Parts: sequence; structure tokens; C-alpha cells
Amino acid sequence: MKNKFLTILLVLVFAFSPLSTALAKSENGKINWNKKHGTPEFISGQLTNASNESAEEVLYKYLDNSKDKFKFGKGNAKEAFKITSKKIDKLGYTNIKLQQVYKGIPVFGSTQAAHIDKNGVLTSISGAVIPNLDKHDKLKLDKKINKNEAIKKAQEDLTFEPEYEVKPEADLVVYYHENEARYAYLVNLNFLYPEPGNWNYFIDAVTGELINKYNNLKYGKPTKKPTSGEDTVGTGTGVLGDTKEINTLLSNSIYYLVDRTRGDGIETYNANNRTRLPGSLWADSDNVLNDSNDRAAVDAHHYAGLTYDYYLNRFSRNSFDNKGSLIKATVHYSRSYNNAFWNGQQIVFGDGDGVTFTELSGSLDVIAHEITHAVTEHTADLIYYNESGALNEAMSDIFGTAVEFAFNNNPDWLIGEDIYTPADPNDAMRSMADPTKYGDPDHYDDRYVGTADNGGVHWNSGIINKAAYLISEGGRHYGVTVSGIGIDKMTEIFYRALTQHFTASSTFSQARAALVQSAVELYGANSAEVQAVNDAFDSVGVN
Ligand code: L5Q
Ligand code: ZN
Ligand code: CA
Ligand code: CA
Repeated sequence: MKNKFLTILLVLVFAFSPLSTALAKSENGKINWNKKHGTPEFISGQLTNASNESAEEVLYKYLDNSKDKFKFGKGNAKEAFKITSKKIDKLGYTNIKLQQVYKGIPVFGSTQAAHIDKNGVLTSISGAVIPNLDKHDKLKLDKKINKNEAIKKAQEDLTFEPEYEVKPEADLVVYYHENEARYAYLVNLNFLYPEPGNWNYFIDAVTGELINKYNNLKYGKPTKKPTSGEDTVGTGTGVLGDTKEINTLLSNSIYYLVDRTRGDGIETYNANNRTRLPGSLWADSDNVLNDSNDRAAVDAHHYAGLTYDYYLNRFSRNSFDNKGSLIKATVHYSRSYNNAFWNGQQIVFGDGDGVTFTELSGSLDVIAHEITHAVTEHTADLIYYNESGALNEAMSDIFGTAVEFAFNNNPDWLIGEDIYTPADPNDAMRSMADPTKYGDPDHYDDRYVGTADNGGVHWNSGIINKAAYLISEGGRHYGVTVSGIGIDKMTEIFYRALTQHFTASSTFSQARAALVQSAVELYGANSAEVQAVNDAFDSVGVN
């Protein structure tokens, strides 16, 4: 009973503390206010007194005591926020994720992330609450249409009849759009034929009106599968002609691209230039994959393995969901398809048309970019639209590049250099060191504010990419000097922010606060690492 003394001590401490509740100590906290909602979007500091109550209690009591700030309306914090996850990290912080709800219905995109330290002190909370929902007239209306009617409304907006990969679904949400909150059905339409789509539609639950839509496809019929066999190692030739080892599975005298050495496995499939997914599990007769048709599969399989190893070795993350989930990759998707994507279930690579792109799985940064979309979806779940969407893209470019550096695979701060315009060996799709080289902004004042590309997700990512580059490598940008801290520390900070502090609707400004907080937790408030993050974000004009 070595804890007995500690227990007695804690009881004594609490008996003599003025109140054993989590007192709001807002005077100790630094608050960033959200301009749109007038609620805090990021607070850090010693926000409560030490407590031996559960982290949930500490958080809920703090929110109840700070109701005037968070403006979550009638009822207490427990009614306004549902806990969606609770994890303890390597620094001893308890990370709690909340979903704002109104009368039990989730408020789309309004997620919050809170940290409680070892002493039961709340040290940060991020994510802007949508305030005063009980004052929104449209939420006083009763929903009139049902799920099927909502799905029908969304389907009517398509100009074709798709073949669905996932049965269309509708979930009731509270949707805040153009200064109004209302009940809406979030309808997801996921299909590949006649073109790939993973559309999210917001259909007014009262009027049936289409409020908004965006494609959640992150660019970037199951076959018979062996269930037993022997794990083997084959050799293969990659897209660029290099030779490498690949983990395979020998079953009934056929070698399959099944790697059972990593989590629940990595499987590579062949779409055979069609658009059905995943296609057929890649099969080979002799474990030597040296045919020109094999190259895309060899690289997809090998590079997905490296990406798995990166996340496991660097961050103890077991696959994209940290539960070891099977990674499925499909190559030879469609014909001359100039892209790669994560569709919510698996990664997919086109062959390129041979001019703009060659086989897209040939670039380690592209594979790691796509798998990182899956990591993001299972952590912050950054909405793939506007600033949160550009942050989502930047995470994929940053970790795509980090994986290239980790394996010393011709590392650089370019994206897709290995597979972009095969006739020109010197260019790339994007540059993190100088986004403007390929037309992307490197300062917030130059951000794209239109609606193309989901609100410029692949363009405005340049602003965050540039900041990440400067944090790592240092440099002078728009008159601000950043002292670099190296890629390992830079990625530690981004990984922590992505998995613990970012929320679904994080903006660039919120991302800065989350990254600074992560750097404080990892390296200390007065560290050079915190300075680098602040300087880099100053230099790209994000406050
Ligand atoms: C992109 C993923 C990648 N695709 N950039 C449009 O602009 C559009 C898509 C992309 F893997 F090919 F890089 O990043
Ligand atoms: Zn992407
Ligand atoms: Ca690269
Ligand atoms: Ca090129």
C-alpha cells in the first residue's frame, strides 16, 4: 500500500483548500477570442486550481464557472458538451475532446480540445463555441423532413446517378452557416462511378433547402482474399527503376501484396484502370515484381510500409487510427488519372497521363501525404474546406515531407517532385520552402478567399507550409527572422497540435495558438522552440 501516504496527503490538501471544485482562474489565462462568435477560441494557462477530481469534472466545472465567456446557453456544461474521447499522453496530460451539442444534437464542426495536467489543473482549451444557440429562431422550428427526404434532396443536386461505395446516410446536426444556426441533415454521398465523390450536403431539416455542400474527397467489389499463408519477402522494381524489398504473403503458391508485419496489415490492390475499389488484391507468381505494370504496386506497398513505420517509431502511433487498422492501397486507378486520394476508407493512386504525372505512388511524400489525411481524419478531423481544409492539406504536406526526411529518400521541401512532369526533373507540384514558386501564397495577406478548390485548400496550405519550413530550417521572411529548430522538433510540435489541440474548425490563427501551446508543453514557455513558432507565424502574417 505505497499509495496510502499519498492518498492521505491528498485528502489533507483538499480538506484545507478553500473549495475542492475547479475554480475558474481566468486571470491566469491567456485568451484568444474568436471574432466571428465572440467566444474564446484558445485559452491557456493555469486555468483551475489543483484538484484530485476526475479530468472530466475539472473541465465541466471550469466551463460551468466560465459560462459567461463560453455562452453555451441554458443548461450546464454537461448538457452542452459531450465527451468524445479522453486520452493520457506521454507528458501526463489528459486530453479530452468535446463535441458541442444542442438539445443532444451535435453542432457541426464545433469540437473542443482540453488539457488537464498531472495535478488536475486545466491548462488549455481550444475550439470556439457557437454561442447562444437558444436565441436562434430557426432552432425553435420542428424538423419537418426525414432522413430519406434529405438524402433525396442531395441526390437531386447530382447531375448523374452514381454507383455508391457506401450507402447514403443522413445525420441530424445543428449547422451554423452565414450567421444562422438551424437543424440540418448532413448527407454523405460516397461514390466512384462515374467520377469519384465523397460529398457532404447540408439539407435544411425544416424546409429541405440545400444550404451548402463540399467534396470531402481528399486528393491527393472486394475480391477473394487469402486468409492464411506464409509471410515472405519479395523483391520489386519501383516507379523510378529502383529495387526494393516488399513484404508479401504466400498462399496456395501465389504471392500477394499483403504485409502482415505492420499492425493489421498493408494490402495493395490493382484497379486495372477501372474505378471500382479496392480492385483485386495484387497477386504475383514468383515474388519478383519486376514487370513495368508492377512498379506502381511495388512503391505503393513499400512506401505505405515506411509511412506506417514513421508514425509508429516517431509517435508510437499504430496506423492511421492508432488502432492498427489495415492500410489499403489501390494502384492503376482509372485511366491516365492525374491524382491520388484518401476516400475515407483507403488510399488510391492514378497512373498519371505520362505528361503531367507519372504513376503517383512513385513519390514517398505523396503516399505519406495521403495516409496523413487518414491520420487527420482520425484526430482533429479538420473540415476539408476554407482555412481548416488548408490546414488539413498542410498537415499532409508537412508529414509527407517528414517521412521523406526520416528515410533519407532524396529529401527536400518539395511535394511530388518524383512523379510530377516526368520530362522536367527539376520541378514539383508544390514547394514548402517557397510556395510562390508554384503560385501558392506564402503570406496571409495573399490568401485565396474564393470558393474554388474547396476554398483554396491546396493553395492556402502554402502559408502553413512556409511557416513549418521556417520553424524547421529558419530564415528571413517579410523582414522577420526565424531561428530554425530542425525538422524533428518541428514535426513533434505539429503532431502534438494535430492530435491534441486542433479542432474540426481550426483556423490559421487557432492553429498558431495550438502550435505555441504544443511547443510550450514539449519544450517550456521560454524555449527557443516556442520563439520559432511565434516568429514563423509572425512572418507569414498569421496572428
Ligand atoms: C493534390 C494529392 C497528390 N493531390 N493538389 C486539385 O491539387 C489538387 C489535388 C492536389 F497526392 F497528388 F499530391 O495534392
Ligand atoms: Zn491532400
Ligand atoms: Ca518531396
Ligand atoms: Ca518534373
